[in-house]
Amino acid sequence: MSSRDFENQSSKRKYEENKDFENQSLNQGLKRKHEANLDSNKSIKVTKTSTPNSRIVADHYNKKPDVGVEKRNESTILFLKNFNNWIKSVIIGKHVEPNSDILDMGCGKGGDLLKWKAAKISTLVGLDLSDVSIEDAKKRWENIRGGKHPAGFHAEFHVLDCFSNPITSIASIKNKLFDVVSMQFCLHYSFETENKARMALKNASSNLKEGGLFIGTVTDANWIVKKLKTLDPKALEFGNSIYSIVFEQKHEFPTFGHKYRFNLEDAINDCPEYLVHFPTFEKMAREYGLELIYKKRFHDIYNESKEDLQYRELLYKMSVIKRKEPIEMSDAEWEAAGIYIGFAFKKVRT
Ligand code: GTG
Repeated sequence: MSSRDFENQSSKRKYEENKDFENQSLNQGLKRKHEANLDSNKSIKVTKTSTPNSRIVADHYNKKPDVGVEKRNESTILFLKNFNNWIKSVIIGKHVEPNSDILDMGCGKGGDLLKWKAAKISTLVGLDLSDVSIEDAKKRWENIRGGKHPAGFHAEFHVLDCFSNPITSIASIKNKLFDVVSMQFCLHYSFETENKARMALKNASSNLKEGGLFIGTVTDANWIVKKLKTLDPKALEFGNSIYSIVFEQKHEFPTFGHKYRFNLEDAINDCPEYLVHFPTFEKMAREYGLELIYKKRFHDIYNESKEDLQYRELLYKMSVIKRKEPIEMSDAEWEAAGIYIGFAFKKVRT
């Protein structure tokens, strides 16, 4: 697919056209109930909020083997993976200053380590609910640290479900404030319950310096719901040759706990996720002193940044496109890339 095709596709899929879910949101009854809940929960005492689904998610990632770089290059969705990693590099590049202290909530196997290195950060604390992923991240970190070109920053990793436990339970970072909190491809798990979503935000905000940034990537519920609504009245599943999204019901759209199962070839195998109603997320974030400063669909981030010299060069370096050849991402991969958005919040008050 050529860059021109990308542009054409993108303009067809203008983000503004996808406002339905965000604007119509909940029906009036649900909306009133939801707002009452938000009010009554302002003083909620956030305690352990782990759910059986946290275990399912942890088990899913515990079972996912770290295949290594060579085997990863054989992936059927390699271009999509590279594209998504490039998008994360752009988001990091636009928001992270050199010498920053980073808290990565949901660091997985350390897939962003090289991006943090490129961003010339000072410290990284990586947290994840999957103990196997944390062990893999530690191994990757050891390789990078001991490599020919040492990482140049300090890193430590801990097992913690940041959506169910306060970060203060990790002694070494109890009173540490960070310049940036990062949550990549994981916030959607927190929208299982309001308590979990609040715990995610409380942890992000209470560990950020004033003026610091909370950045991330998450599924675009607006796009997902729009797609769901184009199906036959009884149909609950859509996707293409590389991904599928399967709902249990679509007659009600609760703000929290609206579950679907996500499959992505060679990456995610039937894992439960939850729609993130972004206006609710934004409203709740404000309660924790976080103001939205950036929100864009992956397609739009691509179209906006691909001509920027440094990011264009990175497109080649990260093998998203090959020099002198058209981009090699398939239509199916491009559609799957459209499931996500990138965001950034600024901490404006404590
Ligand atoms: P993935 O984690 O398999 O991506 P990779 O890029 O292969 O990661 N996606 C992911 N998540 C978590 C979700 C989710 O929760 N919900 C939804 N809806 N979608 C999700 O994920 C693949 C795709 O799945 C994503 O793009 C999303 O679309 C979706 P990784 O293997 O960690 O590679 C990242 C970087 O690390 C690359 O630069 C690699 O070269 C590098 N790397 C890989 N292996 C190694 C290694 O052994 N050592 C070192 N040092 N670096 C390595």
